Amino acid sequence: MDCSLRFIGAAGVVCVALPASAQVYDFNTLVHGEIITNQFEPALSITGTNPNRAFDIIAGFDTQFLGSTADPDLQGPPWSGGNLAVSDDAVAIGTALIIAQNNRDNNHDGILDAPNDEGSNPAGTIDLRFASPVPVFGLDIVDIEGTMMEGSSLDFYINGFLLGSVAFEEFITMGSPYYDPTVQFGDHTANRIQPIPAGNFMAIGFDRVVINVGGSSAYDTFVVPAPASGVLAIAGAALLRRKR
Ligand SMILES: [Ca+2]
Ligand SMILES: [Ca+2]
Ligand SMILES: [Ca+2]
Ligand SMILES: [Ca+2]
Repeated sequence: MDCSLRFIGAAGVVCVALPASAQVYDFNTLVHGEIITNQFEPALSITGTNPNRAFDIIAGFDTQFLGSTADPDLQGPPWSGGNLAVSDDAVAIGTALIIAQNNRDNNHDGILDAPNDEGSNPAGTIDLRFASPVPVFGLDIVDIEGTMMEGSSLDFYINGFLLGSVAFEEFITMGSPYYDPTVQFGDHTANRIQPIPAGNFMAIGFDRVVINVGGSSAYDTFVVPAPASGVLAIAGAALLRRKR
């Protein structure tokens, strides 16, 4: 591994290679129901777990599918709320990721015949592994509400070490460092979560992010831009200060 930077965390001295260029994963190349295998590898590997079923399937769900689907709550715009719902300027996000509730694929083409998101609580996990550590991670969250939202969180890792977790509840809790007054969770909502910097965990990047999915919902628009040199300089200066 190219050791672009080292930092000292609870895991000891950690060496990370930095991504060469910006990347946003919008999953709009997936068709409605397409089962995730290796479509985004090697840069991003996506797996998942569904403790409610005998299978673990992550699939695309086209939020702009023209026609009826197994879950209209995942279809928009228009959305019923959230910061992507703003009436005159609603954001269309196309295909998003779900933990699949059924594995029906009668014609064996790798595309679920009636994709639906897992409705049990908790629904499982969506596990993202980045070949090169990413300095920030942002995402869109569709249709999560109540206790399902309360049971949801993001886990951030580097080199197998759990740096920390952020509960979805923190996005709507005043006083939390992740509070965003524009976020409104609820049925048939869509929200864009501002990128969370690895620097918040005194790390220079994440190589794994696990979405702990409390209940039926969908995920999209993973924002993982390369750091600006200024950001690196600040991180480096902070590291030097700590070392002294
Ligand atoms: Ca999308
Ligand atoms: Ca099929
Ligand atoms: Ca559903
Ligand atoms: Ca719903």
